[in-house]
Amino acid sequence: MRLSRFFLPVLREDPKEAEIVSHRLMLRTGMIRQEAAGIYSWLPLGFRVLKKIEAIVRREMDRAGALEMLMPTLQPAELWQRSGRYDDYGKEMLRISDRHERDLLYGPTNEEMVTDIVARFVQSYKQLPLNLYHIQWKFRDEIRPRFGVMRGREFLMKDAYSFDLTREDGEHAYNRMFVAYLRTYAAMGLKAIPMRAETGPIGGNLSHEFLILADTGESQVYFDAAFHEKDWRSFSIDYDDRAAVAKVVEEFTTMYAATEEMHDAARFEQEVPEERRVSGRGIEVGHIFFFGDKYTKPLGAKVLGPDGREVYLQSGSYGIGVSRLAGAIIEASHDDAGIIWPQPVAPFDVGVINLRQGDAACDAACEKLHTELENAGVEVLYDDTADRAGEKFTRMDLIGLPWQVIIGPRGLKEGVAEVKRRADGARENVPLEQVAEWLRQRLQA
Ligand code: 5CA
Repeated sequence: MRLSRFFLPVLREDPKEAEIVSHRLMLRTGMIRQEAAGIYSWLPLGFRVLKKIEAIVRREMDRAGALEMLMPTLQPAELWQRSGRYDDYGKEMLRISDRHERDLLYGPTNEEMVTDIVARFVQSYKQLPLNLYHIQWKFRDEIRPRFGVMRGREFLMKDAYSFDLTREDGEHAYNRMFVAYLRTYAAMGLKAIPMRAETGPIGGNLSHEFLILADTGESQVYFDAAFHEKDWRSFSIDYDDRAAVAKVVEEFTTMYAATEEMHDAARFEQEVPEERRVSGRGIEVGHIFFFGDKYTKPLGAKVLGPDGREVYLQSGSYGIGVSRLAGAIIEASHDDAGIIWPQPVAPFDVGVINLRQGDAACDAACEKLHTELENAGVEVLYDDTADRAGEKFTRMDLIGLPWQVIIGPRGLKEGVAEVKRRADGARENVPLEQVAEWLRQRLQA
């Protein structure tokens, strides 16, 4: 992709409305634009990141046996009247009526709708286990939308819903999602700590939030520093092996970790030696719930069990804040010069900087490399503008692509390009004809 043909409306000045670094950087790099309080357009650079995050979430959900579908953003009020949540949800729910004055709402979540689908089509225990998910926009009329996409009113969520015959099967479904979440965040370069959580308007009695640490997080958290020593890499798992899955969950839930609402100071002091007690701020990037028959009962989702008796299904719901993650990743990974994208979610892998646009040799070398990289399947943004070198450097650091290739007359004389790693600024001269392969190897590693 040539920058001259891309749409990258970078702002020179820090926007005044942005209180936290991720919001500031998302606006400055032209990733998003606010349309109304808590409602954003995702411009091409931001949209590429959103799609990358979504792809990782989708891959891990599919691996864990969940099935993707798509439910609409608008829902009939009648469904919510049946579960009793139409009134409970209060002012956070955006209520709409159509030309026939039928009551609709913009979905804040989908327990009712998915349970109604299952009630209609699942009659036998032989159709279980079932886990259905979608990645869809939600609307919650938050009182204080703030911090950009972190607390929006319209936001993108992945929500999965499990349905099982017995409590035991339901808990295994919950555990599978728990492990899938660990893998999902790890694949984005994040450490998300699972913490026992309150269930709020979703309900149930078993619930965990996944939080990443950041000073600007909205939740106060307390945890055992031993979490820092855990192996967060994407470990392999057989999701059908109940014991193995339960073991991972146990491993990540025995150490103390709690948000403010669930924090027990006495237990914290008793279980965690003083030097290992950590308190700080966290961003909630996911939340999972197990609530048994809370929705299946009012919505009539029941099956015939193996003994011929009718039972209500055991279900849970599992959310990931897809759009919030774009901001959360920036909170966790930036420096004074700008964003530092972890490669799996970066909008492009590599930025090519032509130091002297219009110089025949520089142009030719950049064009050739641009083509080679694209042919090798490397996602590249080639800064082919006539801007000054200094401006190109600043902009490339700001948008934070993992690698930069700098091509100028001096290096060309020696047949080399300078390759810079954004994360630590490490630089190396690489022979021009080897650059594409050199990068391809490092991007695969
Ligand atoms: N039905 C359940 C699970 S599918 C549910 O709605 N859970 S939730 O309310 O906890 O939301 C799931 C995730 O969506 C949260 O962990 C958070 O990461 C994200 N989220 C919630 N509200 C917002 C918001 N206002 N802006 C951005 N992301 C949000």
